[in-house]
Order: sequence, then C-alpha cells, then structure tokens
Amino acid sequence: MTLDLRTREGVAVLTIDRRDALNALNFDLIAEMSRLLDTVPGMGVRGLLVTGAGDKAFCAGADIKELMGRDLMAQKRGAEAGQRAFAKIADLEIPSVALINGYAFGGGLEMALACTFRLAVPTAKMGLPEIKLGLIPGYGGTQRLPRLIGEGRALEMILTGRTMDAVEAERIGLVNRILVGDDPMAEALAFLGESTRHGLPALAMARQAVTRALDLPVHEGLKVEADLSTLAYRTEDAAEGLAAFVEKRKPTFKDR
Ligand code: CO8
Repeated sequence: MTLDLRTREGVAVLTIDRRDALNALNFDLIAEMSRLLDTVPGMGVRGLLVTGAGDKAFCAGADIKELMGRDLMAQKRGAEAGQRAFAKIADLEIPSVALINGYAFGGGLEMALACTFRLAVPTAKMGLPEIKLGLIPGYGGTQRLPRLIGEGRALEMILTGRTMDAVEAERIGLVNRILVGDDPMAEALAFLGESTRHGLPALAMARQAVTRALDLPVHEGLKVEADLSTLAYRTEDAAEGLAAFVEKRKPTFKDR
C-alpha cells in the first residue's frame, strides 16, 4: 500500500507511504492519488490533510530512478499528470493542509504548495533541488512558489536548489506554522479545525476570491470579490450569521 485515505475527526487524511524511498512519487502513485482525490468531495469532510508516513519524510519528490531514460512525450505527459493531480488538491472546495513531517523536496514540496496551508515539524527540510539534477520543477513549483513567497525568494530557491529549514520557511511564509508539540498530527487537525469551523460556502468563496485575484489585474479582482461577496450574502449562513450578531448569540452555520 502506498497511499492511505481515511476520515479522521471530520477531515480526509491522505498519507503517502513509500518509506523505503522517502515517500517519493512514482507515476503509479500519482495516478492512484489522482483517483483518490476524486473521491474526497464525496467523503463529507471539512478539510484535507496530506502527509507522509514515518518520521523522516513528507515526500522526497518525483521518483528519480523512474525519471531516467524516458522519451520526451512520456516525460511531458508525466509532468502534466502530476500537475493535474496536484490541481485537484488546489481546486477542492474545502481547505487543505500539508503536514510536512520531514523532507519535502521537489515534487514533494510542489504537492505541499498545492495545499491551502503548510505546517512543518521543527526538523522539516524543504527545497526545489531539481536544478542539481539538471532539471527544473515540473509539478507546479515555478508557478505556485513565486505566488506564495514572491519572485525573488522563489527564484533563489529554484536556481540554487538549496535546502531550507523550518524556521526560515516560516519566516518567509512558505509554511504557516511550525508544530512544536509532540503530536504534530493532533496539532495539524486542530489547525484545520480552526480554519474550517465557519460555513463551508463562505470559506470556499473567500478562497476563490483570493486565488482568482492572483491571476487578475486589481480592478478585475475587485469585480470577482464584489460578485462572490454578494453570493456569500445570499447564503442561509449569512442570514444566520447576521441575525446571530444582532441577537447576541453564537451562529449555527449549516453550510448552506
Ligand atoms: N526518488 C527515488 N528514490 C529516492 C528519492 C527520490 N526522489 N529520494 C530518496 N530516495 C531513496 C534513496 O535512493 C534511498 O534508497 P536506497 O536505500 O534504496 O538507496 C532511500 O530513499 C533513502 O534515501 P537516502 O539514503 O538518500 O536518505 P538520506 O537521509 O541520506 O537523504 C535526501 C535524504 C536528502 C532527501 C536524499 O534522499 C535526496 O537528496 N533525495 C532526492 C531529493 C530530490 O532531489 N528530489 C527532487 C526529485 S526531482 C522532482 O521532484 C521533479 C518533479 C517534477 C518532475 C516531472 C516528472 C515528469
């Protein structure tokens, strides 16, 4: 078994388990991940948590041994398959979190970048080392990293391929938080609980407004915001939230 998907505390937990290869992503694993991600919307969960099995690696990237001697079209199809799989994480209506429990290199970090949030254990190490292999990132790193941490810092990581520790990653906004307790999974589930305790429609619209705006000029992004905030206003949850404020009570959102 290389992938495990199960519900835990109302969250879908996807674990990569190829410990002998530091949870590296071979093409079969990516195909299976893609298939499993299609089932997440039907699981009735409020969030997705992605992590790696064991305490050494989140994911050491694409399976380097599998990359050797491929023809160009197969390589391109491989990159596109990985991009599509990770886009399924990014496009989920529910928020997602990568629990970076060790090494997150290359495709592993790119998988984490497709998540809404990244949390890291203090010993985590991250990087896009493809340049050291004579390659460049192919699973979304050149696109998502600069959007997250800015062009200058992203280029530094991509062009040097250097390894970053959790403290630096948190400082530059690559990870949201370092998990310092002795139960990272419990902490990550609590983080996701906190980020998903409001109404799901508003959570999805807020994420959509932010992510769509990243590809648009400000005046177009403001139009998207006006449309989505009006749509949010029409939900039952908005009527409940406004009424609860006026009645000085806690709202009960029904995700409608
Ligand atoms: N692929 C395959 N096997 C791997 C990988 C990998 N990415 N990483 C580690 N392994 C294997 C090792 O070969 C080793 O196996 P074995 O015991 O059979 O020799 C086992 O895992 C343990 O690894 P190490 O002994 O190297 O463990 P260390 O703790 O000494 O080092 C490191 C850990 C630093 C993480 C080291 O293993 C390493 O540098 N790994 C490679 C990291 C890397 O370069 N990742 C980027 C890969 S390229 C990529 O992701 C491109 C994505 C887009 C491509 C588009 C494709 C179509």
